[in-house]
Amino acid sequence: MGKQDIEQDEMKKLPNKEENFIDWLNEVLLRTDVLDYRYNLKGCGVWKGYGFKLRKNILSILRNLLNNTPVPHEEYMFPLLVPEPQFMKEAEHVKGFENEVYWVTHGGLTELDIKLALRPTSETAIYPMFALWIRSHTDLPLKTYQIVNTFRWEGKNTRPMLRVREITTFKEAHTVHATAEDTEQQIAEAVKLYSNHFNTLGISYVVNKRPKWDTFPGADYSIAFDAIMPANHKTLQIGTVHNLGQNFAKTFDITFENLEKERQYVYQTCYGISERGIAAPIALHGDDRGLVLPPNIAPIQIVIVPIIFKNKEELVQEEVKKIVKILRRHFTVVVDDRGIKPGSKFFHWEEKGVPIRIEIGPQDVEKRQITIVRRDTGEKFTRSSATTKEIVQQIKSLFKQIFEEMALKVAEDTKSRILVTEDINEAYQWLEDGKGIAEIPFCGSQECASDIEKRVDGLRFLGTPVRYLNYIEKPSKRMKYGEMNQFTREKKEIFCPVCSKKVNQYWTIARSW
Ligand code: P5A
Repeated sequence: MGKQDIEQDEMKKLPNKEENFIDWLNEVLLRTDVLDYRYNLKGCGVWKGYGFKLRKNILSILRNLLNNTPVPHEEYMFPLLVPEPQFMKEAEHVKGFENEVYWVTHGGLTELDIKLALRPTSETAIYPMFALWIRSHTDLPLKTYQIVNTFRWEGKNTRPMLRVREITTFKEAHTVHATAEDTEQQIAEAVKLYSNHFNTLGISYVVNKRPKWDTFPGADYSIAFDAIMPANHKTLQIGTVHNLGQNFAKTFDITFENLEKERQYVYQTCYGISERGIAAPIALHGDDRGLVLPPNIAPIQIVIVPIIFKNKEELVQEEVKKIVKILRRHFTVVVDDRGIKPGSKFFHWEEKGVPIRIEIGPQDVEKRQITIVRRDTGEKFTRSSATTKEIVQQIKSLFKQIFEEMALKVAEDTKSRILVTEDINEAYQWLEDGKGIAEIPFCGSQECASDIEKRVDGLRFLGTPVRYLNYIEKPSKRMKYGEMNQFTREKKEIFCPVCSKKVNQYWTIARSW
């Protein structure tokens, strides 16, 4: 095979994202060196160098947010193994997870007296320790988080990042408070924090309070973030926030002495995001040519491709050297001076989602300019390279512009996928056709819900809308927390489509991954 054939083979087309999202995702993760899921164990994969950097950039945004709340969250690390009796303590929690737990039964050749669970989530590993540490009201609030791997024996089809058996990037926060009001405030802080996190990734989502029947095992209530995925526009739950009330406190005997010197059970919250939080920006920004990464999380922000002409090599190389030196102080830059055709280089870096490509040829040097190509729009234009300050400033503001435009595009698409209707048949059709999610008037009973869920394959109740976020409006008109809650609805009488009861709330329904 000649060099040209190799290059052509590498330039193979990806599956169409809007037709076959899962194939697109599989292929794009593999080809761009983000993740390799060919490991010989279903639901487990390998983060490769490029993917690991992307993961690290996204984690560092979240770490920063958690570390900088008014009362900071502190990073901890708890054991992976949970002794069976400890795991089995909270009845609701156990019921919720019993089908999903991996058990360690042997240590070497010896059968263990006490089986050990691989944490599917860490409440039961963490809370016995909280019981030892918390004594008085001065120990509260206690705000912790850890970023670890967890294991879930997923029965449904596993999918790279979306449904894995080893969750490698489980970011779980656990907080403890003296009063129910403090807990409510913590829930608000968590929802705001996760909104900020997802906003920083330029993605859009809906937030719903889950129905009672879909609450996290052991929680009083759960709030979930869902993003609308490409192709058939099913939702992906990308994060959850749970109010645990005193349920776990009672099971694990976590108490403190209040101001009146009485022993009292604590109140708790927990919230978490998995690698789905990395899959979502990949899925929402990507296109048929590969990844499209927002500049603030891209492992490589700029690729420079020297355009070499005979007898002008030195001129171009000198200029490239000069520009790279300037840019490296502010950005992550790669120079692609491999001896292959520029077209192959363009293809390669576009597929990897590098936000901008800078081309420098003899003409650019003469005119004291650089040629820039945007990954997200494909636009090509020149900018002055006359002064160092100018180059850096221009690219900084270009990155800002790219981010805002990418975020807005996702927001507009998300918004166009939400149908608000009083006509249930219209909602069924919308979901059936894979057009998106719907909001319908609904009474809230599980009985009526099952009636509706039967009508469309995979239909689920996401719950009641908590807040529509940021980029759904223009970024500059971003809603603040507290201004939350539904778009203003026309004031009309609305009724549950099943029992015909008069209701005052819309509920979100969707098909989901
Ligand atoms: C919150 C953190 C919890 O486990 N305990 C600590 C709480 N919540 S949860 O909703 O069950 O999980 C948190 C998020 O993890 C994602 N998730 C998964 N991602 C990939 N593969 C899986 N098998 C998987 N299971 C759950 C969801 O996005 C969920 O919101």
